[in-house]
Amino acid sequence: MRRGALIMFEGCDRTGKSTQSRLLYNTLLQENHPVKHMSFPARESTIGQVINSYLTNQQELSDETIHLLFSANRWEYKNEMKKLLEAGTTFIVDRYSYSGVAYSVAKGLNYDWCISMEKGLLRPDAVFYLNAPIEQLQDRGNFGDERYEKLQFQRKVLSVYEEMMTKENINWVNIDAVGTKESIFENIYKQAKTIIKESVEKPIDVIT
Ligand code: T5A
Repeated sequence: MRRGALIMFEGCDRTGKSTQSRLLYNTLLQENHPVKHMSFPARESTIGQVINSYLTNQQELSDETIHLLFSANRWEYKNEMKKLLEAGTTFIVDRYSYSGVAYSVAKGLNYDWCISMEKGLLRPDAVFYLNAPIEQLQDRGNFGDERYEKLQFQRKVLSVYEEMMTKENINWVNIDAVGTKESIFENIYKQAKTIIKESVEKPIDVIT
């Protein structure tokens, strides 16, 4: 059985992760590729509902508590994701462990403590990191609605992502997220096809 690929999208708020991950998912689906789309936080689970009430400012939690809940939300889905990957399904995932680290470290939590919760979760075959100047993102739809969508904070998040790219030895694919949705997707699609082809030969690994 050829396994599926695990492809993630990361980046600051409003960089177009949902748009691009959905485009990739829909295109692969049309090509009859076995594929599933997931977004983290997965707001439909019980833990996800607590996260949602925090993000929409309906509930206050300490920075450590919300960090652990974001991580627990990924652990909830690990076994199911692994089983489907082994059975040949490719996963297109909108945010994962690297969002967990970027946002919590930007708030002042310790980097090593934050990443330690992620060890043992599935290791991505590639992370498309969508990169754009923060100032340009605030003009995009609904910026400012949720807790973290503040200019100063997003700048900190961006700098933690840059730090992670030097520290975390994974397949980061830097994507210029300025331009039309179509031109950005053209670049992502070409690279995703290669990643999917190459992943089938590799064992499913975990974050160490
Ligand atoms: N978080 C998340 C943590 O703190 N820890 C964690 O462990 C995790 C997993 C919610 C928050 O939670 C934090 C990070 C977040 O602050 P979310 O549900 O992914 O995470 O947040 P959303 O609000 O759903 O998504 P984002 O704000 O990150 O936006 P996207 O997905 O990057 O952007 P998208 O595609 O929705 O597009 C935004 C707008 O821009 C337009 C779109 O049409 C849309 O209006 N747009 C473009 N406009 C111009 N040019 C382009 N190329 C465009 N592409 C999209």
